[in-house]
Amino acid sequence: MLELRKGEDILAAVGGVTIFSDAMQVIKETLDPANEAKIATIRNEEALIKIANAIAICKPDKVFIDTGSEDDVQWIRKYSLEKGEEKELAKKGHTIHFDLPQDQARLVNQTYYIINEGEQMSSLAKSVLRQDALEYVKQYVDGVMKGKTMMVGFFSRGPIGAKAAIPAIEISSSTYVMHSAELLYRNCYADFDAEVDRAGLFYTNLHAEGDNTPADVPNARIFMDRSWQTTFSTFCTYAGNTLLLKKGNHRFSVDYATYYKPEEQLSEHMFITGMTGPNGRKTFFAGAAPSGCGKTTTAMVGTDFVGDDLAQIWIDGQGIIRGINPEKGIFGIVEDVNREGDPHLMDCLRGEGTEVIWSNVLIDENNVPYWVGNGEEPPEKGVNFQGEWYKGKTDEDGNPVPMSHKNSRCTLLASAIKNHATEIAEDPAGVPLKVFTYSGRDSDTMPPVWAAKNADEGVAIGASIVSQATATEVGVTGVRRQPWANAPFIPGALADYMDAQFKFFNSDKITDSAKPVLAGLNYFLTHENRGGSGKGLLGEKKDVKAWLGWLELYANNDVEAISSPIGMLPKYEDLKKLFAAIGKEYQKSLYDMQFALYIDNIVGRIEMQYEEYKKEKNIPKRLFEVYAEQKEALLALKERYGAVVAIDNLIDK
Ligand code: SPV
Ligand code: MN
Repeated sequence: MLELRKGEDILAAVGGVTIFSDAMQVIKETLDPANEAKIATIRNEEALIKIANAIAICKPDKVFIDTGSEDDVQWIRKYSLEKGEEKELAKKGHTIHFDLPQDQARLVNQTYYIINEGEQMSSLAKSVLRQDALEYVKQYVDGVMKGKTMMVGFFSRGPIGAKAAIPAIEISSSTYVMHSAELLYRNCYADFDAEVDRAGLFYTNLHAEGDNTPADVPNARIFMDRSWQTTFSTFCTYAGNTLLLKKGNHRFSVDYATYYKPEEQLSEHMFITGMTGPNGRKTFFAGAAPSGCGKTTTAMVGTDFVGDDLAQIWIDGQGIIRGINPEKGIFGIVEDVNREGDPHLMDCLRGEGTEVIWSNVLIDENNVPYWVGNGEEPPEKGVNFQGEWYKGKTDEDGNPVPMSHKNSRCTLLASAIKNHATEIAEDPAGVPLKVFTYSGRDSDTMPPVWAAKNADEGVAIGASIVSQATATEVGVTGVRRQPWANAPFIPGALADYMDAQFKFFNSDKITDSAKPVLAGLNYFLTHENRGGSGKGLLGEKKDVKAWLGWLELYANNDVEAISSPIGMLPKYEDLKKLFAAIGKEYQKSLYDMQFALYIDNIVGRIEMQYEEYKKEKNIPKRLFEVYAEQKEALLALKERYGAVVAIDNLIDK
């Protein structure tokens, strides 16, 4: 359950502003005439009370209203250079921002949901009682912007007017955060009031970096108040911790879809991209992958790239599943981005004409950014988030210090990417989604692609994502379950979210011809785990085009597939053609290694998931039934063919 507006609104409780006339008084006292004139466009009283409370709590010297006009955005860019949050690089429009060494990724151990007494939260997340969060805000956020300028912007999480778009306010003293917000979200200043009326709600985000010193980072907190749809972030700058329009508000949207829009909407950690099939047919995909598992690269493989991180999804009046990208930009990992795997992104990063905020990469003496895995000759020396760096630098244990952090990023407009379908991405009608993919870093168990036979099996694929830990979260290691790759962002009970997935994908509202294919993807199998030798990957990054291409054909009934207990698998001949189209000869021996069923591994995985989900309350029993059916069928295959079942054994002869 989720009850909105339950308990005290911390902003109002600490700020003390509860009535509109008081809010206007605070605004009048703090804003200069130019900014007061700008804020006059916003009439929504609740929004103005929130802003007044933020001012009353943070006590900034000045307040800047960001209307999204070129002048306002230019003001933010310029001020960011003056403040030193960003520095200009050699290429026009490129800047570098460094986060503190302690603040290079999401601070999972300092991220909390604010809860009311007795509320049940996701077992995978931390929570803090409302009263304790309130005390923190009183102690640390009070006066945190003294001597600083507070910036306030109004954004839409989606094309304005789209069914699943929700407006949000971003308040921050960080120019880097506001500059990033301008690249990643649609400023909807002029439409804000109308959008709040249409959507029936808005989110509020308050961030303050404080002095931004390492000594402050232990006191950093990222709080998400589910009941009041308000976030608080203090003493950090990494965008995943501070630009809470992104993952902070995504969490609220997951909550909202789960509890207020069951069978109608989903809010997912998914890319959206279109693939072009035979005769110019376009098929749109949405795909989930945990952070740091190549979601951006996969998205950009499409011919009609829409988004790389988040998707707001609904069923329209014709029974078609549609999706929008709540964002308009990319906050992408740059490690291993190179000409080979990411040609379009490289054009933006190395070519002219794209505005890019770099973070935590190496800057050489010519003010050129470098990063690990870029496929270029690294410079001899430079500066990164830890200070001076030189080739061969080692840490106190003698381990090499990489030139860039694994989670270093680039922030740019999605429309800068050559294959971005900007017009389609900006259409409030969204794109029709026909294929949903679920993937993780799985080196030994699942094949590169498999398609569920029905909605329930598809939901089970999403529930069963596992992945090795990546550098996107501080302090997280090992192989972990990553349900829907969305678990870090599911505030409520996982069982409720799962129930919403079953309801959505089994909905009668979806017309038969629009029923989607739900599929698993895995491009992290290694040779050593599939009967080969060496730790190398079985296949290449660019093969993803063939896997998506096969799903495009399968979803449109253009290919037949091989039935297996885990789902439908591609035939060799079909893949061979798809590989030929990307200039690769696809060997039957490689296919055999990739698609053989390693029964013990798969059954082990199912049993592990079964045990873990058994520990949670109220998990839909359909999940356990799917696992039981699959396990039984897999064990029957093992009886007949042994522990490793060659794909040829599954073909009807
Ligand atoms: C991710 O880690 O999934 C990201 C970046 O997309 S962050 O904003 O940190 O969530
Ligand atoms: Mn993400």
